[in-house]
Amino acid sequence: YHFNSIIAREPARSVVDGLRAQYRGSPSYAGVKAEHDAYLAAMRAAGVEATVLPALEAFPDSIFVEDPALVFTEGAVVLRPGAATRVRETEEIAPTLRDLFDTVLDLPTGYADGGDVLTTQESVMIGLSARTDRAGAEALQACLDELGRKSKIVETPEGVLHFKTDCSLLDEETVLSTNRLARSGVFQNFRQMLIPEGEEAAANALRVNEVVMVGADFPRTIEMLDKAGYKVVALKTTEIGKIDAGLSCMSLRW
Ligand code: CIR
Repeated sequence: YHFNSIIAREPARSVVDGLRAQYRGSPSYAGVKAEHDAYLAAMRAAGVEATVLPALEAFPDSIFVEDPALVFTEGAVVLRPGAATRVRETEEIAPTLRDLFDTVLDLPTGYADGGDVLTTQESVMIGLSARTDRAGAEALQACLDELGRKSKIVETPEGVLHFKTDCSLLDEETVLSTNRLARSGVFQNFRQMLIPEGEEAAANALRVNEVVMVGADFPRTIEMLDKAGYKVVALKTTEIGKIDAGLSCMSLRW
């Protein structure tokens, strides 16, 4: 969770048509843009340098740069997103990765979204989901081997978009997780902080250097983290939440 740099992408006006599992009203472009601006400001305040790419009208979900790629200080992997409308976002982000990283690998087969990948100190966890299949997860493991990273394949709870929709890393020993994900036992080697009932969408928080960014709509989670001694930065995610997104989705971090 120590990062010097991020890549982000400006939202397109087409973001109002972003993918969602359930209709909860469309986000407004102005609302998403405001949430994105505040996110970039919080990132810079947390000490990272941001490369912000231009909006892509042809790709409503392209603001969520976390999904088409995966980055580490030692290199990047161009993934194969599991949603048909997002597959070609990879072609848009690959040139930037090739500029910024010496090593850029391409996932050769299968499907994998970056939202399904949780990087911890000891290993990279790859969650199987409707977007990440076993072929993609295994191909990703081979890429990670090449980068010198240990990895393991885990399950995402039924009906949850991405593995990281339901968890985030708070520090090297601690994860923030929903009950439904923690119950599967994936985090038995970690100290676990469980999301208060009804605030499940708060699980996609984001530790960046000294701060933990958390959705502003989740007061009980904020209070829990605050009491545990974390430096919480509350950020509005109401609009991006309507298209199933949270805080990690809007950046690639290394
Ligand atoms: C999608 O369904 O792909 C977008 N509407 C939301 C992507 C969220 N990304 C993430 O959790 N990494």
